[in-house]
Amino acid sequence: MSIVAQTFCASLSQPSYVIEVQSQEENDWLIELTSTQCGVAYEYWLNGYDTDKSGTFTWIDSQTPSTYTNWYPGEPNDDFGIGSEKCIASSTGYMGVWVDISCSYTRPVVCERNF
Ligand SMILES: [Ca+2]
Ligand SMILES: [Ca+2]
Repeated sequence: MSIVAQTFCASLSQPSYVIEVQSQEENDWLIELTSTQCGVAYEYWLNGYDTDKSGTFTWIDSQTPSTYTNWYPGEPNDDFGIGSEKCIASSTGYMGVWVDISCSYTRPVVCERNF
C-alpha cells in the first residue's frame, strides 16, 4: 500500500480504500479482475504494511488480522535490507502471489468500499 494509492481511493466520489484480500475467493476475484479488465499483469497494492517481515499484518481499514495470506515462497523478504520493503502487493501475473516491495514504487491499485 502506498500513500498515493490510499489518497486516490479515499478521494473517489464513493470513498474507498485500497483492496483488502481476506480470502482465497477474493484473491481469485482480484486475479480475474486485473488480468481480464486491466489488460496488464502486474503488481497491485494491498492495504497493509509488513513492518516486521513476519508475513502477518493488520489490514489498515478493517483493522482485522491477515488470517488469509498468499505469499510467494520466500516472501516477505525485505530484499534490499531490513525495513526496505514494507508495502505489500499482489502479483496478478503470478496467480496473485503476494510480495513485499518498496513503498516508493509506483503501482496500480484496486479500490474497495463497504456497502
Ligand atoms: Ca476485501
Ligand atoms: Ca520482497
